Amino acid sequence: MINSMSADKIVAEILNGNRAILARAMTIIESTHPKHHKLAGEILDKVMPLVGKAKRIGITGVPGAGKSTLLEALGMYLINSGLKVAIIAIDPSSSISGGSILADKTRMTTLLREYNAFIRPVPSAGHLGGTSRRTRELTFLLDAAGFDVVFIETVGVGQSEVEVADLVDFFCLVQIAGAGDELQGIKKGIMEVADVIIINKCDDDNKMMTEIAKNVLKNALHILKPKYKEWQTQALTCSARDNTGIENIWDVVEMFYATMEPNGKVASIRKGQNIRWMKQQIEENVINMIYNTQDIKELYSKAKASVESNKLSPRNAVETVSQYIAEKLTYDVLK
Ligand SMILES: Nc1nc2c(ncn2[C@@H]2O[C@H](COP(=O)(O)OP(=O)(O)OP(=O)(O)O)[C@@H](O)[C@H]2O)c(=O)[nH]1
Ligand SMILES: [Mg+2]
Repeated sequence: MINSMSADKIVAEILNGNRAILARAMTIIESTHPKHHKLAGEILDKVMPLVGKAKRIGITGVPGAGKSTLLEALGMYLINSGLKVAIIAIDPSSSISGGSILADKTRMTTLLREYNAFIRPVPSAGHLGGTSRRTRELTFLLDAAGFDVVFIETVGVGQSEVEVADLVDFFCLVQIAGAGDELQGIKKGIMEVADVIIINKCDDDNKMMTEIAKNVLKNALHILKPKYKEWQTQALTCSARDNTGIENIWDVVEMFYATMEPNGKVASIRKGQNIRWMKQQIEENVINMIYNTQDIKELYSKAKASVESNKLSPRNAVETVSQYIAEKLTYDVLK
């Protein structure tokens, strides 16, 4: 049905609060089918001028840290304050099991019942690069649709968090104490991109450990090179289960925006992300185009065979293939 609607009509419906159309427009944008590309592009062009009001917040952490529980608590807190909240839940395992996303969705049971909440599961299909392209565009749509806060939840399994940090204004790392790995994040480069580190499950017997972990982190954060000169990464504790420390987390988020927005820093973060993304996509496309050109493909195979049989040094192979591409490009441009 949506395929027969114009982009104008679709965007008008989204702005009107039509959730069914919003969900379908998101599917069009996520689609890899060429028949959806034109409509997706038109929708995004129309939406872009309306984008910029929503706060974009990333949440990451190891499996079981309590990200979903925290989002439920934080989401309800915001809804009770009169805000509209959207959650994009990226799940790397969903493409394999097909089911864990649903489990996640049902875990946020209270939020699911709220009209002012919108939860969108997104499979990451193994590699985040592919997902983040569409995820960025989904945040644009949700922003234009009038959501005040758009969360992106991602499981912390490797480099993917650093990519997600480039999709959001504010990045939260959720940890748990007691595993002796409070500082693991440093190794993975996550702490450097976090704007706040939240140690969850500060309840029952775990309270003291959590407070100790917070202090360890605070000290470490003072030594790390800050991400922005205007903002010192904070360390907080909370219990998502018991709903404690939640307001405090939001105060820190608001403080971040109050610090960064007046001097145009949030806008410049977003601009930088868009341009980086654009450049990456162009580079990816160009490389694919070049490698898919018949004569270059053939030359590359020959060069590869020669290098494999030691007839040609890898350095000379690089020269030969690059020279050919350079000449071909010059020729094509002049043509
Ligand atoms: N004691 C305690 N348990 C919690 C708290 N928050 C979450 N849990 C429990 O920890 C488990 C994992 O919580 P989730 O919210 O599903 O964790 P997650 O980080 O979203 O997990 P994945 O999506 O699988 O990566 C659940 O059994 C929760 O009930 C908390 O503040 N205190
Ligand atoms: Mg979860």
